[in-house]
Amino acid sequence: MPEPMPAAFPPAFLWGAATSAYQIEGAVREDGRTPSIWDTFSHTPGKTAGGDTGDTAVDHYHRYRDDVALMADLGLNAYRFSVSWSRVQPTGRGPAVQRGLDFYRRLVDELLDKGIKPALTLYHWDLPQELEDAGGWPERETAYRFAEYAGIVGAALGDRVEQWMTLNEPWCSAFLGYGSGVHAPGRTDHAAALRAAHHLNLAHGLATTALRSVMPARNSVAVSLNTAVVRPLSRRPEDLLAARKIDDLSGGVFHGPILHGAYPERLFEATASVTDWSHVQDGDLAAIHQPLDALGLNYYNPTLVSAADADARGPRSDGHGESDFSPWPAADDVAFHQSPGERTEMGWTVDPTGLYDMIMRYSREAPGLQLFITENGAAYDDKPDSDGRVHDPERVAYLNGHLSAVHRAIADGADVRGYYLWSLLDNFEWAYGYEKRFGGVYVDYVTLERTPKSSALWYGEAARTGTLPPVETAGRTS
Ligand code: IFM
Repeated sequence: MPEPMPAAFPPAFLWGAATSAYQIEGAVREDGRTPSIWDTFSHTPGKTAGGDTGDTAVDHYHRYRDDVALMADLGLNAYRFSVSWSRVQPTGRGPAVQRGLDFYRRLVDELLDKGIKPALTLYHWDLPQELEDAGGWPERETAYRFAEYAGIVGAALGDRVEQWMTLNEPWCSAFLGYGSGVHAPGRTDHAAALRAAHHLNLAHGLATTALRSVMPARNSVAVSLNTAVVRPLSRRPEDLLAARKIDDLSGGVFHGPILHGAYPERLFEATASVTDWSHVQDGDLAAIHQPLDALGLNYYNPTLVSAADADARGPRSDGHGESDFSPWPAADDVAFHQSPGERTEMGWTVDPTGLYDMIMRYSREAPGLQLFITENGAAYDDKPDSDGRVHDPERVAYLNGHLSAVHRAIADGADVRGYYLWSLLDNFEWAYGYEKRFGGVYVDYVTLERTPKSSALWYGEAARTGTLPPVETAGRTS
């Protein structure tokens, strides 16, 4: 029997890696940067594993040239990074700090010089602390401040960055930041979380308009969502209802207004005990519902739910960190279950069919928009061998499975234009500190030396050839 032909991706497919500012940059007090909510949170005792902070992170601020060279050596043709708001606008309002913008200009020029397409995210969770002190995302004013910041960055970099994302995973900002409190700023108030969600939506819409007013029309504007891929435990009507509620609270609450100009009616009913939604003002939905060019999808694992028995209600783990408070407003009647199957170091089940389902769902939900997988990846307990190499066959298998799912979705008609591995480098994994390694590239946290893991070499070969290499050869190439 002849070997099956390896699956070929479209020739223009973007093979990228993703990072975010606070997770990799370090240099938190340099060039005029001021604290963000993550500086404050990580410096608060008990909030992160081992008291870890992003003070140094992986020192990308000083090593960005080496990191870009690493990507070029691997053969990647795209890189998604985020801008630190408080590096550009230290108080979250007013004029920009040129030195902050210059860093991103140098980074982008280095990428372009190496033939790597930059993709810029404006907000990956690091709100300037001064804006949180003024009320943070539950306050409407924060959305206006974000639009101003977007206009500044768009004017500075719009001539050289074509791919723009306003927000990364607003669900985490709203519900982990203000609901369960496992993320900065660590508040536990469901009404505030729902207000935050609306103001993040408004921020997205106003920022999209601001970007369009200062950037060349060829540039693409998107948002990256991490809608849960919800699976009901059974076909019982009450389990289907539970699944729908979590879908609304993770997806509809964002893609409803952003893609369709309306919140799902069911969401208002389901959360009526928490908020009356009077924070939604006339004109907001039109401001949020801006035409987009693309949609970013972040996927790691599916979410399995059922109706909760009345006697089993209360806080429980849904894979989003340890807290006595649930991130999910008005969802005491929903029980979360561990999906069956192999798990990563985060305890997240490996299930590439979830990525396929997510892509196909948004192909229907957002017809005409280009889709990008803006994050996908896995944490494993990677360690260098005695020869100094880092072999991570589980991550190779994870990537192979998920990229195969992307390929299948494209074959089935989905317009997926690119994939960004989360993450380029091991980095600060928020409340988990440096305990969880998501990188394709291993970082020695003492020397900060970078070593591509076998998964990065495998992924680089995929990028260079446009096909998925056999998994059993992973790591033998270098
Ligand atoms: O590290 C995070 C990233 O910042 C946002 N999406 C999920 C990743 C893994 O938890």
